[in-house]
Amino acid sequence: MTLREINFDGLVGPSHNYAGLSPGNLASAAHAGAVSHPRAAALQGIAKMRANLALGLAQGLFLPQPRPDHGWLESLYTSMADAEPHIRAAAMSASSMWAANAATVSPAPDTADGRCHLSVANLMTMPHRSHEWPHMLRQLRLAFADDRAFAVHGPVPAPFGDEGAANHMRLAPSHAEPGVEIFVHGRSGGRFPARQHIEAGKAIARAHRLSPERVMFVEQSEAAIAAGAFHNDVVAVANERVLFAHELAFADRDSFHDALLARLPEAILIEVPDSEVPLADAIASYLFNAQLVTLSGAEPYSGPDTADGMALIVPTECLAVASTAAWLDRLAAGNGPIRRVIPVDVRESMANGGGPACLRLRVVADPAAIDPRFLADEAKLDRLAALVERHWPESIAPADLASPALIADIERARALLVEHMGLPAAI
Ligand code: SUG
Repeated sequence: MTLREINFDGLVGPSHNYAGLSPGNLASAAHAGAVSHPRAAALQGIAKMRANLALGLAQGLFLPQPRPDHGWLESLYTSMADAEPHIRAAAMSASSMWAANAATVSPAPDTADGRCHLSVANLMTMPHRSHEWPHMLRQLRLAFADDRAFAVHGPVPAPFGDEGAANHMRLAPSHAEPGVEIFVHGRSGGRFPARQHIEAGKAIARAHRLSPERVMFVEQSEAAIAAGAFHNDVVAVANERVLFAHELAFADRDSFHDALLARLPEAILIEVPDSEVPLADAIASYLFNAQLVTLSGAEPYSGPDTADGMALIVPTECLAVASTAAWLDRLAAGNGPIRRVIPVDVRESMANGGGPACLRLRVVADPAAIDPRFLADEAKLDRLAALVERHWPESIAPADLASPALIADIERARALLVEHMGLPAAI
C-alpha cells in the first residue's frame, strides 16, 4: 500500500455566479452582482489540476452539485419560479467547488483503526452552503467506498458549525507517518460570523478515533476573522513538517507554537510578520490560500541540504500585491523547505473568495483504493475541458438566475458530465 497526497479539486459548476452570499468573505461581497464566467472558471480549475499532474502530484476531482437544488427549495415550500431572489441565488450557488470545505480528513496513520476517516462538513452557517452536504456525502460514499481503507461519516449536528478541512491542519514528519491534527475554531469574528465551532472539531476527532495526545484545538484570532479570514486556510497552510502562517492567524500564537513543538519537535514554523505582509494584504492576495506540496521525488524535508523540497502554488494575485510579491521573492531565494513558488490563475474563483487551496480537498491514501472515476489524468482532463467548452455557459449576470433557459442549460451540462464520468444519474 502506497500512501500519497491526492488533491481532489471541485470542478467549477455551470451555475457559477456572483451573488454576494457570504458575509465576512470580502471578495464575495465586493463582487456581488458582477457578471461571472462559468466556462472560463471551470477551465481555470482544470488548468490548475493539469499543472499539479505535471508536477508529479496525484489528482482527483469532485463533481459540481445539481443546481438549482430543487429538493432544498421544496423543503422550503417554494420553487425557482416563486422563490425570493436571495433564496433563488442560494439554490443556484456553485459553492461546492471549494472542496476544502467538503469534509475533514484524517489519514490512516493517525487513526486507531488504521483507516482513512472523512467527515462531511455541515456548512450550516451560510444558507447557500447548508444544503451541500447531502450531495457531497453521496460523492464521498462512492469515491471512498472501500471500507477496508476508508470510513465516511455524516455531518456533525447543529448548532455546531463545521466547514471541513479549511479549518484543519495536519503536520507530520512525512505524509505516511502519524501526525498531529490541528482543529482551528473561531469564537468571535467581531462584525463577521465565526463559522467553525470547537465542538465540531472535538466530535470529528472522536469520530476519527484520533489519539488525544496528537490532537490540538486552536482558536483563530478575532483580528483575522474580522479582517476577512473567514476560514483558517486564508491565513495558514501546513504540509508535512512545515507550517506557513501569518503572525496574526491564531488567538494565542505563543502557546500554540510551544504546544505544537512539544508534540512534533521537527516542525518548522514559517511565520510571516504583519510588519512585512499586513493582514489586509494577505487576505487581498490570498498568499496563504496556497497549495503547499511536496514535490514528486523529494524526500521529506530534513534540512537545508534537501534538493527538491516543497512548492507553494499561489494565486497570481500574490504577484500583484507589492508586499506579498516581495515576500515570495525572498522565500524562493532562501534556503528553507519551500523552494519553488508557482502562480496559478484561478481568478473567477478568487472573485468569490476561493483560492487554490479552497478548491482542493487533500486526502492521504493509496490511490488504488479510490474509485477511479474520481481520479484524474491528462486524457480525462482533456475530455472534461472539451465538455466544459461546449456546454458551460459563457457568462451569467445576476438577473439571469431566474431564466428557465439558463436553468435548462445548467441542468443539461451537469447531466452530460455525470454520464461522461460513468456515474449514476442520481448522484
Ligand atoms: O464559503 N464563497 C465561499 C468561499 C470558500 C472558500 N473556501 C476556503 N477558504 N476554504 C465561502 O464564503 C461565495 C458565493 C457567492 O457569494 O455567490 C462563497 O460561497
